[in-house]
Amino acid sequence: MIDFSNKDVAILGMGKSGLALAKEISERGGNVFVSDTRSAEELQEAIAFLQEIGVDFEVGSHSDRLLQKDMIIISPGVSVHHPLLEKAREKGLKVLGEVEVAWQLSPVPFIAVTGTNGKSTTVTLIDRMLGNRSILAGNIGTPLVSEVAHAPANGFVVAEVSSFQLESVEYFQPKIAILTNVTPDHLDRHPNLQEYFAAKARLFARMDRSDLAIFSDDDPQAVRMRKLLEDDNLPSWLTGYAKPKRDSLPQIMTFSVQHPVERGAWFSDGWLWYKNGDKAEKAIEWRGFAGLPGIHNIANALAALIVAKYLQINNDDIREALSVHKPLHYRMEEVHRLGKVRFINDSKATNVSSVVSSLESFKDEPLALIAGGKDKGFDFTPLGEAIVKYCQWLILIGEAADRLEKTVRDCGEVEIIRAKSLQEAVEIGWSRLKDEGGVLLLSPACSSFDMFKNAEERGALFSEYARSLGS
Ligand code: UMA
Ligand code: ADP
Repeated sequence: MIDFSNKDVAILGMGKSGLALAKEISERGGNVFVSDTRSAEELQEAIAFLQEIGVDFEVGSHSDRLLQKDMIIISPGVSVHHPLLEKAREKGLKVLGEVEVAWQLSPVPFIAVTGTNGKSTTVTLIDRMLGNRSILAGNIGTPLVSEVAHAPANGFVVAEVSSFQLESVEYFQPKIAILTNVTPDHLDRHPNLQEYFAAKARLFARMDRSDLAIFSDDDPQAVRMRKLLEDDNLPSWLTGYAKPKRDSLPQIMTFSVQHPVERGAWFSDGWLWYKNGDKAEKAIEWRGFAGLPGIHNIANALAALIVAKYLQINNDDIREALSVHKPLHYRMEEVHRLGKVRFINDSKATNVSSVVSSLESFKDEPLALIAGGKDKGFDFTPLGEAIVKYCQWLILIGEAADRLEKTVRDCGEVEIIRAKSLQEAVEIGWSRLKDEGGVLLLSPACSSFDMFKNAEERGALFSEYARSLGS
């Protein structure tokens, strides 16, 4: 466990993670110094918090003062490639991330989930299946470092971990880890897809025979990751971090919505099956759980089911968790119904593959899609193909509108309409759907920062505009 007493610790970032780290480490006797590139005006609340807990800070830039400390701990939003961190590592300073610190401080093991899509849904299902044996935190919204101390004795921390967070782990060794899928995303942060993949690979780098690694058997990149792990050849290590050593590989299970697997879980004949040994068990009947629409949610349920069965949770508790699950905010969430029109809020779908899976869920209904936003540089072709196949109308907003329109037109025929604002987009969608009925879906395939503070604000406004059309 890291000992912070009397250590000079620099923390980068004054968001949720930086503030949680500052509190936790100063309470453990560290001399904390926090640094953020934003201005004092933008950071008023954070500054007030740091002053209240008596922690020193700087704002406006990351200065060389950081290089005088004993170690540097970074928030997920800070890239390990930041020039100051390159310098720090050259000087021999330790640079660690929030997840590494939380894991080292945790009295109980981690169940960690990563992947481009499905992380939040999967961790929520696992946490619910484990009942009072777990706490839930991480990328889903609460820094792990402030939560691990509250985990029940003999229980688990269920952690959603992003590629941003995995870049800066060193000894992190979850007891159980899941990779849902890897498709292009976050190329505004990672230099290329290889590095994005390598960041995800770090989840498995230290696991050994006492641990369980779980992979989708349907997603090609998850299959690739599993094979690299089986060959003990993960491309997971970054310069400046200790090379992992292990004398054994973790146990491996897989899941598939398409075919039975050797060890793990699959979907067949309307049932979720589980197999860990010679005999397959028909575990849970898939009754179209209302909060888990679409094939992709069967995949998420299968991943969670493996964890629960492995930890000997009974089928009644697993079924109950699936039954009570409600779509998380802004993820395929039905936020309004007016006449025969349903308004679905999928503001959190910020990459191509998540939107494709959402569109597939509505293949039998008239569908108007609102998409666009800040361009993350994706190849939109798979999205264009799905739009032409499933949508009657495409309503475009934001900076990426031109590029999206061009790609979709190259893919085939669909009516494309431009909107100047999200409110106008909602009104256009309603005008097209109101007579015959159907689905108005916000599923942008882009980030929100060109027009909104974040995806949550975009989602909240979509719901507000939908409801303002009447009830
Ligand atoms: N900052 C610097 N220097 C830098 C970069 C950022 O000082 O080089 C500062 C910013 O000015 C800002 C602060 O860092 O003041 C923000 O830190 P942060 O971006 O790490 O944000 P937190 O509030 O700590 O939230 C983070 C995660 N944010 C990101 O990964 C961007 C949250 O995930 C997570 O819920 C939270 O920790 C708790 O674990 C959000 C997210 O968008 C939801 N994640 C991405 C996603 O899901 O796609 C990965
Ligand atoms: P994450 O936490 O990884 O962003 P979520 O569970 O919050 O994932 O889902 C975000 C969006 O991604 C959903 O609204 C849905 O459109 C899509 N999605 C969810 N699970 C999957 C999956 N297993 N495969 C592909 N897309 C998915």
